[in-house]
Amino acid sequence: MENGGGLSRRFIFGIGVLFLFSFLNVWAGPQRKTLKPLPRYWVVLPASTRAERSVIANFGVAIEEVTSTTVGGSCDYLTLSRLKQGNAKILQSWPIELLPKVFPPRDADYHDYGETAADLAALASANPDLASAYSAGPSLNGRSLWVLRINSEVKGNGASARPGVIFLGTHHAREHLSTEVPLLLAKHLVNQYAKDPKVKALLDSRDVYIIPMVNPDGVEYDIEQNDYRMWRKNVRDNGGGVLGVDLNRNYGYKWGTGGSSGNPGSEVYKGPAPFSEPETQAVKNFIESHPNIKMLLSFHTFSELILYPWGHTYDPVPDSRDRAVFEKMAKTMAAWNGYRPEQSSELYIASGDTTDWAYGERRIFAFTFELTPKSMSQGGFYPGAGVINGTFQANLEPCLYLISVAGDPYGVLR
Ligand code: 0X9
Ligand code: ZN
Repeated sequence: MENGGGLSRRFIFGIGVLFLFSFLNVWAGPQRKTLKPLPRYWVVLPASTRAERSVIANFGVAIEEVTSTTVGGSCDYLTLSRLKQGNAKILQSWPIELLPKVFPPRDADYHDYGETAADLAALASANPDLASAYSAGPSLNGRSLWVLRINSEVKGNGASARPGVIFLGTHHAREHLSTEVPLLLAKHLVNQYAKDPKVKALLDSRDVYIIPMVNPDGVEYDIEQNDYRMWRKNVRDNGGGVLGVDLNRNYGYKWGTGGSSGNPGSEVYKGPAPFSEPETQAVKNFIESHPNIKMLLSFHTFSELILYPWGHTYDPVPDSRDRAVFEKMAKTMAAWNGYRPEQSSELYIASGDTTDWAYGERRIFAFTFELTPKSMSQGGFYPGAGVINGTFQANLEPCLYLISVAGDPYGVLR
């Protein structure tokens, strides 16, 4: 008995040590990164006004799909719990891992980071009199934000007196179509220069910058497992195995004033400070060092929309002439691509986005295009390679128009 009792005490002690060891093993600092991240969800909630949508955005949901009565979007585990605690009516919630996904080999026509960089470099080296490719700065993990500059007079980072236009793609990792459209635009402009007199005339008086992939680390993270992660943010390690800052909430104009989150796990995490991320810093520095840039177009997916400032407030931009320019340009472009033109905040309030900063700080006429498709049921972020060419064709005329009006933006009012 004595002996038996001693044995069982030793057994219990042994089990205790084992538990303690495995606990320490899981929670000890360096091991933490190996923890499986908390699940993220696709949620559908009722909302029929911009105010209702903004309440949901303020919870930290990245709204992606808006119908007249609902919104769909992605959120982290904590945001979902808060929605439930706040008695939000959740119509659907699916762990993102369980959503049907298209297997990447079927999407081989999409360009990853290496392919995008190689294509831009090849365009520049085959057309040294017209184009140059260089880095606008490094991403967090040291990948380059490659720029293709199209200018027959100036190469690389040199100053130009010509009116400038900048096209940006893929702030959000999973929005791969938003890499393809600016990449095809770069190819079209360079390859048509000698063939299409309209393109030549346009480019001979403009300075065009194209950065098809602002978030290369996020893009590679989204596709690295031979399946999509449906990743949105960059890959900043926020500690505790929680990754990512939303680059389209990290710009410094009215940063953190609504529609973003201070929770590092949120899909719309604004970061610890405005411009805390190397990717947004690179875009900021690039634009500031090219004061001739008059127009900006930031490609996103999806919903088929043309958006213009403000996004952080329901107020229109205060300068009534500028407002008229935004409205006129958006309407003109909508006639070509069939997208719906509106002020960003009509969708929902979001602060810290590219276009509010570009207009708010730099008075650049800045637009966001939400490309194809219209809805999640049409493929959402992963609509397949079949839409690439048609989406580019639908948006070519709007892009040529933006290059054209850069010479005299107010001229559209005459
Ligand atoms: O939320 C965003 O960052 C953009 N939509 S996305 O689905 N691509 O994430 C839209 C930004 C436009 N700004 C505002 N709605 N304020
Ligand atoms: Zn986006």
